[in-house]
Formats: sequence, C-alpha cells, structure tokens
Amino acid sequence: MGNEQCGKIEEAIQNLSFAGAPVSWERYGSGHINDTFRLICKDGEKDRQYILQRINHHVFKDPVSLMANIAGVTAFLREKIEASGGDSERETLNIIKAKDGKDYYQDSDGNTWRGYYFIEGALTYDQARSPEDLYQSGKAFGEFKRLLAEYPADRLTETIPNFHNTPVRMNNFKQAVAEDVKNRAQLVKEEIAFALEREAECGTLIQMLQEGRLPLCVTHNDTKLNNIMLDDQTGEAVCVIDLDTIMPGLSLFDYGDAIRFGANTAKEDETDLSKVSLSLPLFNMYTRGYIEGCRESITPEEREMLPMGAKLMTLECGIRFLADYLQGDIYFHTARENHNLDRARTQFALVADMETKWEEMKFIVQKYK
Ligand code: ADP
Ligand code: GN1
Ligand code: MG
Repeated sequence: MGNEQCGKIEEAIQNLSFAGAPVSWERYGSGHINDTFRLICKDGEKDRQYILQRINHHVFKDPVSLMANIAGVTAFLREKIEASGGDSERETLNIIKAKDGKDYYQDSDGNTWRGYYFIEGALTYDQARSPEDLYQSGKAFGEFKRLLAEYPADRLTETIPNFHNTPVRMNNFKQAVAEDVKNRAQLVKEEIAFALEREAECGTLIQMLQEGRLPLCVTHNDTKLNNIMLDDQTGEAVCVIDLDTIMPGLSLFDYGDAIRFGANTAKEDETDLSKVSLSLPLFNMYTRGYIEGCRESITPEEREMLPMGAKLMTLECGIRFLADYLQGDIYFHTARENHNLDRARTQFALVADMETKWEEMKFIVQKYK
C-alpha cells in the first residue's frame, strides 16, 4: 500500500519529535481498532523507521489517560529492564514525545496521535510458525505479569470499563439481539443460541474475584500473538506491545485471550470452520511458557482456572464479534461483508472444540508447577 491520507497524518508528523525529514508512510499491522502506520524519515545518511498511530477515540474515550497509563508502565518496565542489563530500546515501547513535550499530539479534528521508536529486527505474527512461538509469547506475557506485580495499580485509569467482564459483555450482546437494528438476528439464530446456552458460565471468574479467590493484577488484556514482537534471528520474544488496554484485571484474561488467538489452528476470521480447532501442542507450549514466566506470581487457583480463562475469553470475543455484526459493524474494523460474523463463528467453533478437549486442557495446566 502506498502513502495514504488518514485524517491529519501530516499535521501529526510535523508535531511529533521524529528525527530527520519524513519521507514516506504506509499502513502497517493488522489491528482491528487503531490506525497504525510505519513512517520512514531521512536523518542525514540514515533512514529511521517509526510507528505512528491514531488512537480510535470512539473506542478509547479518554486517550490522554490512556497515554498516561502507557507512559507510567513503560517507564517502570524500562527501569526493570535496565537494572537487569537488558536493552530498553527494544524490550519495551518508547514513546516519541510531541514537540510540546506531551506524550501524544491532538490534531485540530480532535484525533490523538502517538509515535513509538520502531523495534528493529523483530516482527509480529498473526499465526504461530511453530509451538516455539507460543512458548516465547507465553513466557513474555508471564514475565510481564511478574514484573508488573509491583506496579501501583491505582495509578492506572480503566481505559475501557468492564473490558473483560464477561457477564456485562453477555448483557450487551443480549441487548444487541433484542434491538436487532440491522434485522440480522434471524440470519444467525444458531450462533445466538450457542452463546445463550453458555450464559450461566460467563460469571465464573468474576465471581471468584469477588470472593477473593483470584487476585486482581495489572493485566495487558489484549494478548494476541501479534502483540508480541519476536526476534528475526533468535525467535525469542523481544517486546510486549499494544499497551492500550493495560488495566487492573485477572491473569486469566491475559492467558485466555492468548490461547484464543494463538492456539487456534486457523485464523481468527477463517471461513472454513473445519480448519478451526484448539491445538493441544500450542496450548501446551503457551501454558509452559506462561507458568515459567510467572514463576511465583501465579497462585494455585489461578493455575487451576487457566482452561476456564481460555474458554471464557474465546466465548466473550465471539459474543463481541456477533454483537458488532448485529449492530452493523460499528466497533471492529472490517474488510469484507460478514467479517464480524465469520470471526464470531470461528470463536464459537473454538469454544466447542475446547469443550471436547476439556480434560486434556486440565491435565496440561496441572503438569507445570
Ligand atoms: P493495534 O492496536 O492496531 O493492534 P499495535 O500497537 O498492535 O496496534 O500495532 C500494530 C502492528 O504494528 C503490530 O502488530 C506490530 O507488527 C507493529 N508495531 C507496533 N508497535 C511497533 C514498534 N514499536 N516497533 C515495530 N513494530 C511495531
Ligand atoms: C481488538 O486492536 P486489536 O486488534 O489488538 C480488541 C480486542 C479483541 C481483538 C480481537 C480495544 O484488538 O479486545 O480481542 O480486537 N481491542 C479492543 O482480535 O477492543
Ligand atoms: Mg495489536
């Protein structure tokens, strides 16, 4: 894709402190919410790359607090990385300041833009190339939990309240079914029934939190494989990215969302549902990496509930996609007709497959102490 106008992109580039002269930019990545660009600047003889993003303010209503969350967490991680002799330019996101010293730039249309140093020599993947990718990402998200265990969670603003509150998501879904603004509910009766049959389970984890049986942690909340940068040479996880939804939450949200996306044998929007299944080797490797990364920061009850985390995050994502389909595709970026419906169907197929593999999943999570 060539250079593309996106709102006030040139205004944003002028107002963020990128080194050198901007030469070109292109859309980058496969996220469903923000607009991401790779920007190239010429700095003397050197070409410098940056990430430039426009934050979706329909989804993130308070981008200023969101950026304060990211600035706080990345500063905290930077100190930890440097104290252990790591490379803080690669192992955490580094914000490019705006020319007025802020961590973002708000354009004259009210859009919020941010820049990051481009992490060189590493890439993200929409699907695992091998179980090792899952091991690496599990370890990185486990370490992320462990490192942030000491982060003062009261400094974080809840960027999207009730983000992984599955019962609330279920209620929103039921409302979308009842309102049926696009008259689509009749087309997806089976999918709606599939979700409603599982309503009683939705509150399992939130209830355990309320009873004090699961701890509230600092969580990432969007732990897709494509939110981990893997080193081109070694294949090792370099950096956890996409920090927009860092909030207090349950570790099971992070673990579960990663399994939902990374341990699926098919893509999130695959239309051939016979390709969708939970890969037990991928599930096994992510679990091993995650428990290793968490070390002592994971409790026995958290570990025991890992399969439920995987199932509920998959079900929840499915009902979010289906609700968006019913509402006329207003939340997630879509690239084709029925895109959200296709996504919902893969999630439900994956839930159904997890139900058949439940005993194996339970066995695997108990293997790693
Ligand atoms: P979204 O919220 O749209 O998923 P991300 O922050 O995950 O946005 O960025 C989209 C993609 O851009 C990522 O999957 C990754 O490939 C790439 N990316 C993001 N940040 C960086 C960075 N600092 N360096 C290099 N690539 C990055
Ligand atoms: C969105 O922005 P992206 O693509 O990383 C969504 C996640 C979903 C995911 C499904 C803020 O993530 O919650 O799990 O799509 N992010 C937000 O792929 O809603
Ligand atoms: Mg992302």
